Amino acid sequence: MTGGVGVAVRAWAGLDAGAQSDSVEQPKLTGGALRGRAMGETPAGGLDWAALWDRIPGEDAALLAELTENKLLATLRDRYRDHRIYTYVGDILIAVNPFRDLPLYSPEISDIFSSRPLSSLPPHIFAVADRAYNSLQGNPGKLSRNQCVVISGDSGAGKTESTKLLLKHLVRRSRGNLQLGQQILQVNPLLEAFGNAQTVMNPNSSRFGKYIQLRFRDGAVRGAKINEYLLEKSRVSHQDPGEKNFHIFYYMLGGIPDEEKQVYGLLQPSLYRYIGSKWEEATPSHWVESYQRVCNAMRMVGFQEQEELDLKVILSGVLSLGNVVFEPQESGGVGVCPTAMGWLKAAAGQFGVQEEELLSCLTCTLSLTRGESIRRLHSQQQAEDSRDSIARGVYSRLFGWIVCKINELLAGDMDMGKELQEIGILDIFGFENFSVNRFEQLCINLANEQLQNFFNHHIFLMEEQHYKEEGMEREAVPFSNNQATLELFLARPWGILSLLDEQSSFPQATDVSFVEKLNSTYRESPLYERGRGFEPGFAIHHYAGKIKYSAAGFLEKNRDALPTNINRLFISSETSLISILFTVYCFAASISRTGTLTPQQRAKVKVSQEKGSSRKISVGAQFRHSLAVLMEKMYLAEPHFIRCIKPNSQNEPGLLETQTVLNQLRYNGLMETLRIRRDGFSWRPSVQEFVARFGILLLTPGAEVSRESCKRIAETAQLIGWHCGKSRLFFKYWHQDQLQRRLVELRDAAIVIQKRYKGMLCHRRYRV
Ligand code: AD9
Ligand code: MG
Repeated sequence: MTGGVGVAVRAWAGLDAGAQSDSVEQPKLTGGALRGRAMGETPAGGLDWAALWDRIPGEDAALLAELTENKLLATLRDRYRDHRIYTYVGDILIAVNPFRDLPLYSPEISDIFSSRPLSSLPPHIFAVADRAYNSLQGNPGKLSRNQCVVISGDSGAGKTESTKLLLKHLVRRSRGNLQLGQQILQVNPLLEAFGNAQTVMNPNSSRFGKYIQLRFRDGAVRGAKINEYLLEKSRVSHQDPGEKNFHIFYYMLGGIPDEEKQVYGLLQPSLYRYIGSKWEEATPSHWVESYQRVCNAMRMVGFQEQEELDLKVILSGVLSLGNVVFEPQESGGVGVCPTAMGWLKAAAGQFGVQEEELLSCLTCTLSLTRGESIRRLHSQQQAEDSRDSIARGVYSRLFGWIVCKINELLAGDMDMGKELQEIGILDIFGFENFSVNRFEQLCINLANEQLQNFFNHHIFLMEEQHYKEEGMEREAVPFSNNQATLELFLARPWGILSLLDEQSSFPQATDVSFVEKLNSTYRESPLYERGRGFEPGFAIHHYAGKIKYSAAGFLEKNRDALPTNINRLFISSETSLISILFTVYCFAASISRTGTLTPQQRAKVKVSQEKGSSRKISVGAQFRHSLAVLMEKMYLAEPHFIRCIKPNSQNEPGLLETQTVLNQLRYNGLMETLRIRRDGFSWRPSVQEFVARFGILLLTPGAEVSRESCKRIAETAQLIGWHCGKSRLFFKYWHQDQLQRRLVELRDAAIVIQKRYKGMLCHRRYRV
């Protein structure tokens, strides 16, 4: 054990102090996979976890003597075998998913990362959180730049778990309002219950993206806000083989006691089409526990009893609606099958509307032309589509409402006028490549292209640009720029999203005509391929590889139309929550906590809904807009990057598949990152920023903002190998830690002096 950290961790975390091991035989790499005894494994099979805190070479891959792909892979592999899942590439953290619980995240360990210089500790996710927190602290009276932590990686690589760990450390670190801190942590079980589901890649896959903004004042957390992106609502009515519906349905069906189920009108799980074959006869115990956890979280976050009740009734209504099936009528059009009439009645009751009116929304379209009401009967397919779109619409609005509600409750004292500083954490769905990729995968993969672009911009382009501006001669590091792919999606008017919108606005257009349009527009593009054998479809060369998309359903999903009149029907629902959901739900944030609308609010909403219905924004356009807003926020902040790596596709602990990892290292551009981090200067503050944050080290009040002051500050911290440009300073990533350490030393010295001074006063008083 080197240094005191291991001992401290061992004592604080209550780890077994006696389990020091002899060195163990190193397992060999065979057949592309590694499975072996771990570091410090004792003969009895126990593990010496405390040895994880040993400082060993390889913690920062940017400092490796040999800079090759194989060396990086071997370093990650050796560290992973020893449960050292974290490795730095300069200031970027690589986290390899352990697929098992490791004793690395206790409150005591969190405190170690808050109290010691980060450079004296091994790589850890808490260190990233702490660095963001420290960077947020400007000098007294000075606001520093907002921070953002960008977590990326494949589906199942560990982004959401990493997000929770970052939040946990930040909440503990900031020691603000305790209740608010707890509420922030309780938000995750809620969001995951409603927004996560089992997929073939990850049993707890996030089916939405989120950006969590933690807001601070004077170092204490004062509030939080969640922005959600693109919930995959199609899952409510359709799941591919090996996949499930959103967790909350299983939690409810498994967790609500039979006698209570009557309250919500819930029947046997296997009866529901939206769940059906996905139901396991023996209810897993974790569903029961998870249900309890969700209920607790709702109370902890502050949901009202009535809201909770309404919410469960509405979810039950979604399930009932799914069972409404149709058959053609002799008189023309379709009607509900006689056996399904009970389900229609149940759904109408659960949604608080009249059965006949719900039936009419499902089986016909009413339109108003020149004051005349025209009724068009649906085909069976149209009736089924209407049913599923209502179910999806209800569920996605419910999710949006939960997020609004959470935001209302976590707003804290943010409205007090004083400016707040912010750390944002981005946990967006990972890159996806299923056997059938649909509209949802296209949006998810576009978001990942955008993130990769953001990463490239910060790591490569900005570095190059700053050298040029400041007159420093350096060779540019080549990297794989995905700007052209991003343009293929986003360019106006010829990008994929624009063409999709154009086609969606033609009533006669179909998925096939959309693909034909793509084929003709991108005939020459090396990034696009016509679909061969999976028509209507096409393939895109993403930064992470080629993905084939099936275009079936693209237009319908992009239009996202609800049956006409359903808004009107649901706004007048007797179930107040349904009424709120179909009122613009964002408006719900300003609605009183009773969850009801005043007559004025209702009138205002009705007008805005009627106006809005004629110019509905497509899903693609909404997504493009929210991505743009997110990027704007992130470009203004100082970024910290975490790259999550999935070590194997079976989600197994202790197994690292060489090729799987290598692919991720390649398309994440980690080799290029390694090179630029080793040779470059990743921290490039302006002279003003630098003096504002570290001027205090000169021990003279109001240090002059000049390059001279910067040089003197750097001298006090004994920085070597930095450069002074015209207006900017160029530092190695570790210099920031060195300066931070000097600040801590200074603060500690000041505390000692204060204590001594107080002691002298007492002493003098005593003598008097
Ligand atoms: V997706 O794009 O939402 O499908 P994520 O978010 O990248 O994906 P997630 O965080 O859900 O993946 O991690 C997948 C699983 O890996 C978790 O359910 C855990 O079982 C496991 N995991 C991830 N990180 C850790 C960790 N630090 N410690 C232990 C972990 N287990
Ligand atoms: Mg996730």
